[in-house]
Amino acid sequence: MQAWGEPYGAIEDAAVLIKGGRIAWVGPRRELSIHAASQAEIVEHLDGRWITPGLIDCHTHLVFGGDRSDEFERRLAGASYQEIAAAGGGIVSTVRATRAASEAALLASALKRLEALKREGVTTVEIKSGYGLDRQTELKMLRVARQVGFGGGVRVATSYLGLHAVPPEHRADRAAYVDLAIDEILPAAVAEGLVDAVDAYCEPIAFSGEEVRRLFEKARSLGLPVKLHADQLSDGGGAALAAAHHALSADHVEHASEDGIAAMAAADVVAVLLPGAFLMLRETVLPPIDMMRRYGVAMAVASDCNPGTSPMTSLLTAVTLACVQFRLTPEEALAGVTRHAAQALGLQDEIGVLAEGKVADLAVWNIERPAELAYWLGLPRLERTYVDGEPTA
Ligand code: DI6
Ligand code: FE
Repeated sequence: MQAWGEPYGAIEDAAVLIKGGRIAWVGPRRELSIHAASQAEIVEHLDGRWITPGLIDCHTHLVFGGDRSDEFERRLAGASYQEIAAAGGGIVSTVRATRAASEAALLASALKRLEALKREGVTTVEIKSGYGLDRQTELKMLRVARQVGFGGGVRVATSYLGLHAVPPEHRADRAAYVDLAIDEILPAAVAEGLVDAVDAYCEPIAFSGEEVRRLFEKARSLGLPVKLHADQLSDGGGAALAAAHHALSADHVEHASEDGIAAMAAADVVAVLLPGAFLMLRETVLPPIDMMRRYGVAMAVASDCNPGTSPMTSLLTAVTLACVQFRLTPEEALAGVTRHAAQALGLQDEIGVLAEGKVADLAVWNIERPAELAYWLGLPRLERTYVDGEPTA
């Protein structure tokens, strides 16, 4: 983004050439060769609107059954997220609803949430499993995620999140579930081509570092990249664990230690900030933003759209919250939903920046200044998107 030396990497009065779904040239319009301009088959004038890379939501749980508005009411009445989970609610209640839902119903509800994301310029979305926790339902979720990619007009990256919670039928024998999730469900999902990366929820209410380590070793043996829900509610050494396994990202990281942040920097692990969950859980411990700046950790921003802790279908709201709650600059937050989000998905060679050779996923905005993408709460700003160089609406 700094390629042009201006804030936001901005180019005034720019032109973009697209060929075969990729960016063939981008730069100041006055430098566009007359030859290239005259060869264009289609010319579109955007009348001074801003173009950014299509936005990337690099951490979502978009596919799930039911909702948890009842738990929201209970939390507002004083119950904590951890208490609700311990009493058999939380993730497990979404597991019940997701197991009961048909593939068609899961797809329909995911597409509705996707529509909201797309209306704000999202062209790539990561989608996790983790509300099935048995072979059949984990695979069902991942198939639905793939279908969202085929029919939803966006690029989809899937993550297998089998270690999200211990399912009720294994409560007496969690080791058996960990074995099942690692040795049976993951390979079955991989065999169907359903898995782009492997994720886990590392937290005292979820899975230990040792359990996650076993999963990550299996992922590596299958040639898959890993990522981690790390140090969200407590410092469990998640950031360092992610770094030790060269994870694409460590997500949340509110409670990460300095050692963890240093390890992330050394291993080039992206920190994915999830201010929606921070807001909805009324957390008070901020992620160590200044420390990450000092160590040079790349920061992404995502919606974490999920029915429990972040029922949010607005990536631009996450951008605003990242600025207001976490004190990112609007420029950092926008890098967080473009180039750093691409890196968090291992897709930095393909998407996330406007540069020659990249896929032509673009968003066109009705704004005067880039900071408006972080500033307005809810105002529709998108003119249209392009995916693979084709206008989507
Ligand atoms: N992402 C998750 O997977 C968990 N927290 C988070 O930010 C739990 C989601 C849930 O409660 O359903
Ligand atoms: Fe999450």
